[in-house]
Amino acid sequence: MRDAVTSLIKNYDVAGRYLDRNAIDSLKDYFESGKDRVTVATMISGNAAEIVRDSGTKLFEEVPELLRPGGNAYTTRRYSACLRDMDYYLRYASYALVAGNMDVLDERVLQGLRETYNSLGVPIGPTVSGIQIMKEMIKGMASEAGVDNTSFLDEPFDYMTRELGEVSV
Ligand SMILES: CCC1=C(C)/C(=C/C2=NC(=C\c3[nH]c(/C=C4\NC(=O)[C@H](C)[C@H]4CC)c(C)c3CCC(=O)O)/C(CCC(=O)O)=C2C)NC1=O
Repeated sequence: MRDAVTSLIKNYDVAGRYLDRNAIDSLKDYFESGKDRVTVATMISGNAAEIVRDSGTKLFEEVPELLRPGGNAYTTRRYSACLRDMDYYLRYASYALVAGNMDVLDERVLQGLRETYNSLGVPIGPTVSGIQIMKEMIKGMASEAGVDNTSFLDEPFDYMTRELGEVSV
């Protein structure tokens, strides 16, 4: 598992080079956004249950078929599995935000996920919508909490969306 600093050092070490202008610029970006990353991670931790519940409600309003007989989230067991998955995406996104690196998502979340979803018939489209709903909700909360530039928040959610979206189900 890597973060913004260790991955940069690894790349420069492989090339046997001192940190140059580009490296310093990217380190500066990371450290300058550090306080906001921690603020947002704290905000997510403190509101995770609510974020998952409200995003789930919104998703099921948008795609009500999921909860009907034949839908993948039909039955209490599958409904709970769906919200649990949303919670996984949120928790790992908060780690990736702090790390400033998406490595943790590859290692812990995305590996083998498509195959699992395909074999269980979990639809990718609505999963992606659920991830994007959480992203928008968190961006709103972050601006309200005084985080001026919330663009760094897109990264983990869009990364998971892209990686999942490679499959057509
Ligand atoms: C930490 C990394 C991690 C992830 C990401 C993960 C996902 C994951 N989701 C699963 C199931 C599932 N995932 C969903 C999710 C949904 N169904 C829908 O209609 C919605 C679109 C969506 C919610 C947004 C459902 C319903 C199941 C159960 C499917 C079934 O058993 O038939 C399963 C199969 C095993 C199980 O049921 O626990 C895995 C492994 N597990 C992990 O350890």
